[in-house]
Amino acid sequence: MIAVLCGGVGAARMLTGLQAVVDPGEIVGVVNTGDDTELHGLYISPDLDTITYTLAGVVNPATGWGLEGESFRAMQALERFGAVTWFRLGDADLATHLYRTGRLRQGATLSEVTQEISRAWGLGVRLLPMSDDPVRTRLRLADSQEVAFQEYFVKLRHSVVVESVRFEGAETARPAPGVLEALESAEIVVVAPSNPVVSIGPILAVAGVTKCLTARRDSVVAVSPIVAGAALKGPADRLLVELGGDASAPGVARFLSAFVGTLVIDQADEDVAAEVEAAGVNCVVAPTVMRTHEIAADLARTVLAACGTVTGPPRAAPGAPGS
Ligand code: FO1
Repeated sequence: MIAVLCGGVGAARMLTGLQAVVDPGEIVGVVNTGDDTELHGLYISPDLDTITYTLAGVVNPATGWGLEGESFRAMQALERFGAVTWFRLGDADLATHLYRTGRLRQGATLSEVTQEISRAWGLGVRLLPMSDDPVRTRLRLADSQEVAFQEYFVKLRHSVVVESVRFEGAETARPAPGVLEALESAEIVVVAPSNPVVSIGPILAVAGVTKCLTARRDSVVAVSPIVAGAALKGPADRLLVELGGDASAPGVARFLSAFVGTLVIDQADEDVAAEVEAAGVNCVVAPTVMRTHEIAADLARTVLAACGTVTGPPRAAPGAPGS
């Protein structure tokens, strides 16, 4: 069984690659819920939905989130009341939020509802929220106001400087059923190319997760979300810098080195592979920009093969030039 720490779009693509090379029933995604929010009285879980829609093959390919072919009649109707419409909820996407909110109100846990929604979409991969307890990513901005994740990411278009990040509720949040068991018993734990600060960070903040990964560091493999000094999507590069790290593959290695034994970096960063190894993290160089399903599947093969890499000079991954 393979366990994958998941944020949103990058993780969804990583899971798509993995399910192309191993039996989906052998994959467990532990998904960030720090982005979750309540809007219009509805409970919204963006990373769980982004991954579900992507694995079901129905995600909006242009954005990486929401459903393809969406209409926004409800959003237009809400404009009339001056309600929140900066967070774009499509009409079919609303069904997910209506169903989840209704089930939670009946006393179901987020894990139970996630299983129901996964089954309804015919997913083979098992998705677990990191916790059934509320954890909310909150960001203190340079002007010292504190905002919730979606306000930062969507309303402010993450175009503000962040001073600090906290995960409200993490200190008391219990791992959801099956999370620690999956992280302990998996042959390999993959840290998907998600934002290390605000997508992987909340998962690490849940009781027992970091301890479990640190204990099995040699079989934890991460894929760098930073390529040639920049994030492929979203603010991961800026957040790393604003929080005192650096937006580079070695910077990601240093951020994750306590519990990640191997970091897969893109060929564009081949020249800094030695710096990744200097951070005490084995380094594998391979194409990591998952523009196509084939690249995602090849990356999945590389990640699975990287586990237990003996320390030594960075190796080109199978199939990469020079291997
Ligand atoms: N991201 C945006 O940039 N703008 C949106 O209007 C937006 C709406 C939205 C609705 C449902 C959903 O599941 C995700 C949505 N996202 C939107 C993405 C969301 O902000 C995610 O948290 C990010 O993709 C980070 O994982």
